[in-house]
Amino acid sequence: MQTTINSSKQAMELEDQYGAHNYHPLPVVLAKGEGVYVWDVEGKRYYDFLSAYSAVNQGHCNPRIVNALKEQAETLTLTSRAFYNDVLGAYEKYVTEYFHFDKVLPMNTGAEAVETAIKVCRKWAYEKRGVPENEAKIIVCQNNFHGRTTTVISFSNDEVARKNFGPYTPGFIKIPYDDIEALEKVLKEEKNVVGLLVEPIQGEAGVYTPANDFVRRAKEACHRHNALFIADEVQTGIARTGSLLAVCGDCSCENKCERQPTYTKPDILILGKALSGGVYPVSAVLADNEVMEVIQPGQHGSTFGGNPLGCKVAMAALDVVQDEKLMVNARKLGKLFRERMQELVEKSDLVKLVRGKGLLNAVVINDSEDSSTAWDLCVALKENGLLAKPTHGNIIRFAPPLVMTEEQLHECCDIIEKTINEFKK
Ligand code: IF1
Repeated sequence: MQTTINSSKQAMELEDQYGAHNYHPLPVVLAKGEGVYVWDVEGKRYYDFLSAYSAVNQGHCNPRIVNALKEQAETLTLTSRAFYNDVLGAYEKYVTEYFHFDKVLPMNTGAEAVETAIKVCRKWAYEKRGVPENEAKIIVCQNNFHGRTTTVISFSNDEVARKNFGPYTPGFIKIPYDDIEALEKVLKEEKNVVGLLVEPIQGEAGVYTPANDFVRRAKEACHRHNALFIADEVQTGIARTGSLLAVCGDCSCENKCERQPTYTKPDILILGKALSGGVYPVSAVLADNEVMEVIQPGQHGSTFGGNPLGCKVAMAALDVVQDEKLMVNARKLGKLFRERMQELVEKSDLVKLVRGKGLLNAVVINDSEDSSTAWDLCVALKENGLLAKPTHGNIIRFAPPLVMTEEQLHECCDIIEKTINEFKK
């Protein structure tokens, strides 16, 4: 029997009773979304400053993406890859041209795409580089977040995410983030290092932005040692940080990044989240032929990966990014946001620091990591009509949909300012 939800309280009680307790959400129950806004069950409107962890960059229920979904849903949703479908090829051409790669391997979730990239990298190592079987090692960074599958948590150093899920997958070496010397050292001293898997900006770690030349130098170091540079842009990609990809660097051109001097092309690029505008799970692994050709029939796949519904949704989502120049808007509004927050940092004892790029930003609260201040502030922000989520005890991430206007952003900064000024620990 299906239950009708009449109140936020009722919805929260149902989740508590019938759902696994693998999350601790902010106490708000959302029932509707449009653009930069979401509404709760009682009809209260909020600005969304999480964007489903940067999945709804194109705004909630973006009509162009939803229409693509509707049309394809009435035509053909899933065939599996046992047969061809008449959308996949067109999507593969579209997405590879869009990101300037030879080939794409379509998957569904971010973690699946990360797993895919690891498999491709290892296979490349054995078959192209001649690494002895089972000896390949991939470098990852401390405080990484790449998803929650057993292999991916094997190289996490977040004890909550990892503990009691062992035994862990071997074959990973951890180095500090944004540390080229440490990278060079491992590449030089360890045998059979075949790749570096890295987030161009660490999201979960608290929006930690590395040195400007980190990504470029990391790739150069990898190439000197015949290792692949693998960029996880699941969270940073698709215009979020003010360029199409974070590896584009300081370039907000509309998708011509390949020709920009600041662009560092990954050997393997991992995308998810906003690739579908948050409408449907779509992820992708992109690489050139030399790398992708190591995958042959039967060696990797997914029932849903490359389904016509997801492909149509992704093309619409990427069309929106380009047509609405979301990278340009993210860059402009991000600068404004950090300026407004910097004023707050100077005026208020409660906020210590603002950092980030484009519209992926974090504000560090002046309290210890194990304090509840950031959480309490997020609850207060919610009361004032703005939704954001703490990452770690004392950091609040601010990442609104990229379709926001300047006027709306100022209104949001006013809400944040007011909330902070009124807040009592
Ligand atoms: C959750 C964080 C964000 C990711 C990168 C792969 C994945 C993610 C760089 C996996 C996913 C999410 C998942 C979400 C929380 C979240 C997150 F706070 F944990 F770090 F976005 F900021 N690579 N990130 O950020 O993608 O399999 O989830 O599709 O609830 O776990 P997925």
